[in-house]
Amino acid sequence: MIDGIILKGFSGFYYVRTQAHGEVECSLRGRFRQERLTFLPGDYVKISLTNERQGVIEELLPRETELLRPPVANVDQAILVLALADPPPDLVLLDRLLVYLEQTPVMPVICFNKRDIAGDSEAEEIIGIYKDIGYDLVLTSVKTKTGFDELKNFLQNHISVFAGPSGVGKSSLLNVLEPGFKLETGSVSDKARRGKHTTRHTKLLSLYGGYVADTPGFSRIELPNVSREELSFLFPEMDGYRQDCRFNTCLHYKEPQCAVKQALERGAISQSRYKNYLRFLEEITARERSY
Ligand SMILES: Nc1nc2c(ncn2[C@@H]2O[C@H](COP(=O)(O)OP(=O)(O)OP(=O)(O)O)[C@@H](O)[C@H]2O)c(=O)[nH]1
Ligand SMILES: [Mg+2]
Ligand SMILES: [Zn+2]
Repeated sequence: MIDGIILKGFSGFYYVRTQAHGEVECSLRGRFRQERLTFLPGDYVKISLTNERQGVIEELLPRETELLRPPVANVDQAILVLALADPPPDLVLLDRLLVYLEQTPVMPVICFNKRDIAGDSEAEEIIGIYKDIGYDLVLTSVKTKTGFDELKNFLQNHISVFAGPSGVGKSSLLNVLEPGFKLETGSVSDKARRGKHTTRHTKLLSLYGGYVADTPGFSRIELPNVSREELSFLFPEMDGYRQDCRFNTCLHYKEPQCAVKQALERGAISQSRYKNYLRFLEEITARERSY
């Protein structure tokens, strides 16, 4: 059998990259359908060939990582792409994605794109929030071709996924990194300033000794299945304070002598992050009540 990696799935076929035979179009053994196994871009598989270009997936190898949003296997890094303008940056979505990744082994890198059309002070403020927490960050513009050396450094020898809303420039960035990709890009609609969901399928591409997945944009993601008490552990900037709260069950909401809220008042924790923390806390509370 031949080892390969799934690049993409489409209409019941999987396109598998192999060392010796290039890209092979594969179908699934019937038993996989009965077992309801899912196959994702990034999955390592063993295939048999039916001819030079076509084959059958015989075996799915264990996953090192698995993301549900976007659905992709074995990535070690997620490049979270937001536009600084057009569409305006959705920091609730970004914080949701960060919370989601905090409880996986996948490392986040935040990429703020469209620097060329962003106001300087607003951009700096947003970037500052995430830089202070210690998240890896790159600032790019497809228009003026800035930030691409940094982006390249992050991608080299990794398996990464580009994730974020529609219209932020995920495919455009990848086209600058490798013009040969020729990925389709779309405009941002004039009325709603929203992307048009140009990329329709997740696809793994070979780049710099690793892989990178282009994915369809999305604007919603569920919070991970954590309890209210666990939520603050997914906000790394709260790590230095949590142990100083008066109550060890502190949710950093209405409790007295809360070190997290004191840090917020001093400006050591960002208002925008704390607001989203409370928003997620409320969501988890509602979810726990509905059980
Ligand atoms: N001004 C400016 N426009 C950009 C930049 N990057 C991308 N765009 C434009 O933004 C629009 C959307 O870009 P895409 O690359 O299709 O966005 P996407 O994130 O792949 O969107 P989906 O595939 O729908 O998820 C296109 O019109 C791009 O030309 C940038 O840095 N500056
Ligand atoms: Mg796209
Ligand atoms: Zn507290």
